[in-house]
Amino acid sequence: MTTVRLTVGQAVVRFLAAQRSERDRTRHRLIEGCFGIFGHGNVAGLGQGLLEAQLKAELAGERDGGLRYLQGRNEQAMVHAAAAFARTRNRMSTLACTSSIGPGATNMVTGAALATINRLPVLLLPGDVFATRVADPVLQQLEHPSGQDISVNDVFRPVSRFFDRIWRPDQLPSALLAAMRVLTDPAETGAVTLALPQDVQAEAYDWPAELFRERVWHIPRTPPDPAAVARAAEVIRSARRPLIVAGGGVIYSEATEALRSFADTFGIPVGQTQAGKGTMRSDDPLCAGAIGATGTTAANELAARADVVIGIGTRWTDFTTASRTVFAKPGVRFVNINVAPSDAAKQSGAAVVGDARAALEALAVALAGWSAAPAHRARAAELAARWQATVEAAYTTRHEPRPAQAEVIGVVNEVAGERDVVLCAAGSMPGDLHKLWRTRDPGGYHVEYGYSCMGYEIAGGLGAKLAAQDREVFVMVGDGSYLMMAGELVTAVQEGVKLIVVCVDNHGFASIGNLSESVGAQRFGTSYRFRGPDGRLDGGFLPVDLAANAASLGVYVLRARTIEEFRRALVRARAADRTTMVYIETDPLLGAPSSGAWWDVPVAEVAELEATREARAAYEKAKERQRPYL
Ligand SMILES: Cc1ncc(C[n+]2csc(CCOP(=O)(O)OP(=O)(O)O)c2C)c(N)n1
Ligand SMILES: [Mg+2]
Repeated sequence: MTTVRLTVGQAVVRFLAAQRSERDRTRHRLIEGCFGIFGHGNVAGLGQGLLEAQLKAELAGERDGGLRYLQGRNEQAMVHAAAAFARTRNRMSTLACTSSIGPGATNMVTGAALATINRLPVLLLPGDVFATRVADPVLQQLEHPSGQDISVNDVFRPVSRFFDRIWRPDQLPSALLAAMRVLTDPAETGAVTLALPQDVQAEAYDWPAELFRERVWHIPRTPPDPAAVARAAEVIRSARRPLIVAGGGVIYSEATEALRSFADTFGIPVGQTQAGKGTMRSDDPLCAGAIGATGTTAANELAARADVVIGIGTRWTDFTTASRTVFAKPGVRFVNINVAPSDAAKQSGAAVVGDARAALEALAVALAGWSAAPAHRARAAELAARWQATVEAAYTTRHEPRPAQAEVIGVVNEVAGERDVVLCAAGSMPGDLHKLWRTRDPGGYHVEYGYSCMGYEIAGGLGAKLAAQDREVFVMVGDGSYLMMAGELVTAVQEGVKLIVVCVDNHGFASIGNLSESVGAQRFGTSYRFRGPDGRLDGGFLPVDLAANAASLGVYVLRARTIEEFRRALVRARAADRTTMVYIETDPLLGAPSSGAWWDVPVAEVAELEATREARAAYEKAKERQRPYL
């Protein structure tokens, strides 16, 4: 057997560079690069391995050989960038992330949870404590009294779809192969973590040369069981007011055309989850837009009366179901198309386990000759048109002195091109975008709402842009999210990766302020103010200048006060050739138009304030509308 003598760090890099993914006969590089921040836990292992690969590629004259190294500012942000990269590439490619041990490693845990919840493949390579234990406890080692094989990296286990720790080099080949399998399994994918003890990373081993051959991981279009399709078709044929709920699975499967044709053939309107918002153009008469807690009146009215709901590639989160109130018809039945059996089984639905595109095609055959009544289609088109008029009104409120966030969204939508991307994650913006953004392209709407993680925005924007350099990426970031994690602006500047950052400053957590008010908690602790004379945080606004902050990081900054100034600045930002922030202050008290949907956030049962007691009474009343969908 031919062997190659390399360290563990070098072997990991060499292996990753040789992995490919394939679907529909198109091949991609599975791991396109590696983000890293070095410390004693990875500098001599993976760090040296990345350098070694780069030197070898340079000698061989290959620009794209080895594994491209990207320097991060914060390990959590690296993982967000990798997740956004994978999402943009419909999970066919991703990035690896290497960290040192201890805090560098645990900084990645939030990113891991985000990737796993959103079913986005990311490969995490945290350094770990010495396998030999000769020098224990090493810097940043947590000593656990009951187990010497426990390290902080064990916290990755519940947030990873696969976890292994490489105590000996011999374990590496099987761990790497298992890791690639999970990354490329559409139902299982998420964060995959290989913890690499720092001494093992630098250790040499004679690897079988076969380990480093090019390997292709075939991503299947799993066909559904014909009997399951027949059962689902029977349910759908019984429907008088069917509704489709399209989720992210439709986009990852590249099933948007199959969805459009299915909806059109059978006359079924489509509501969209956050991850599924790009599944249909908003100007399609069958597109009812956002559904659920942040839904449109169109989708939510259709949902309220639907007798059969066909979920495609959705996890049915509480935002989608409005905490199990939006599907209100007694006896409503569900059909669930999903690659993950656990999601296909939800809401006691007729489960169709399989790839979204393959399942829609099979279901279309089984439904041949049937369609919903023309009046249902006409009613859906009427509701959709009415909502579009609501959107137009929200885009043009002309509020003064500070514009409404909806107006800002309207201008971004107008200035963005057909294939440009709007990206966001937390605050009041995701709900407003869900309701108001006019979608045009499946990849054009990137709102991370599985984990809704403040701080994802700029890091995620970087990952999305790295994955799709031919699109402009509009990062919509609130002041709270900006303050949580803006450091990757430096990486964007360093890499010459252009982002358009729209910083919407409303001096605090407006979304939680509104939520706080709705639970009778008086916006407590949600605006950015000095401590006032009574000791509360209700004094003057903090003198924070986020535009100056961005400029100090090397970003080109344009400040806008009015909505007209904002439009002009945004046009300039789109034309610019480098990362640009357009900064605007908005009024925190102006929400997007409501669809009357509810969201279950429990209200205190005991309270001093009358407002809280009233909110509790309203909460208990609202809960009566919750249904179990059994
Ligand atoms: C990491 C993280 N911490 C806390 C939250 C809870 N949370 C959701 S939105 C929000 C406020 C966001 O503020 P900002 O970015 O300014 O947006 P705004 O609400 O003002 O629109 C908070 C604290 C979260 N989603 N993520
Ligand atoms: Mg804010």
